[in-house]
Amino acid sequence: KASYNNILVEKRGKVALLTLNRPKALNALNSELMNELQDAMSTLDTDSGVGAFVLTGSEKAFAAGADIKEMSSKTFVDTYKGNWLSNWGSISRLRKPIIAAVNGYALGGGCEVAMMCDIIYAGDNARFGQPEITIGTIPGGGGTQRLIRAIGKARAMEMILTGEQMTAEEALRSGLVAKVFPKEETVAKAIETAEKISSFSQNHVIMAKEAVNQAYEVGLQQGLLFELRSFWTTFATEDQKEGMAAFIEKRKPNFRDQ
Ligand code: CO8
Repeated sequence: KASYNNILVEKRGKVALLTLNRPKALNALNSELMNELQDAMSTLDTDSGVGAFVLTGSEKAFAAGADIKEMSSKTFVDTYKGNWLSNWGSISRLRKPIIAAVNGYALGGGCEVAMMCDIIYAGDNARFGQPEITIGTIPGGGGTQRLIRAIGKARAMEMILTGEQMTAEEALRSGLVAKVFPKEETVAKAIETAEKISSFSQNHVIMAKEAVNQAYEVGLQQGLLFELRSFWTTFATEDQKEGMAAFIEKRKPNFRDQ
């Protein structure tokens, strides 16, 4: 098992819990941390003993953004020619569901990483924001694209142009997060949901996530066709027969990924 300097990796049953762990910098996302996170997640994504991920930080900060100290002296050529940070998006291409359990600050790249996850649970002290404009740049990890889809153009535009933060309550109302909990409970609730997801047919969980992401990423007609074909495909599996038989026979299904 690899050992990492900036993240903690734990398996809790079928749930992989990843904790960002650079407390001195409020979990600022430097390249070493992001490389470790991607290494751990890509390995666990293909581990059939893992059904879902929970990604979290500390009670004070999920992540306070990309590491400003690491990036402050970069030139345009360093970034453009080096295709800098373009690998971050790989988190959004993992096949298994990821729940972000966000307490405290999720700012800049931290907010963007949370939005790359499939579900966000927030602690009541969570603060979301894209403050890049206030430090002389703009979002680069999907903030201008995913925040609009999550909360609509008017508020997203306002947040991105002013750097203003959003509270957990507002994030809940506007649909950015699925649920809000007292901050001590956020991680446990996320693990509970990840366990529930892990109890279903893994094959069908992956298929459902893929189909939902079609809605997010492509046009309606293409997305509907993708969904219908995936739905039909489930009828080629034993898990579909088992799930429906169990309902009819009033018993618990035993999914075997077959
Ligand atoms: N980078 C580096 N260090 C940081 C960062 C950061 N983003 N955020 C906090 N730190 C460090 C501080 O420098 C400080 O270190 P030190 O003790 O050595 O001085 C330590 O963490 C504690 O921070 P504070 O003392 O500032 O703590 P406060 O509680 O006073 O304030 C805040 C907390 C409000 C979160 C404050 O730290 C802050 O404003 N941080 C910066 C937030 C920010 O601007 N984030 C956006 C960064 S830009 C970005 O994310 C671009 C993403 C591009 C992604 C592209 C992907 C493809």
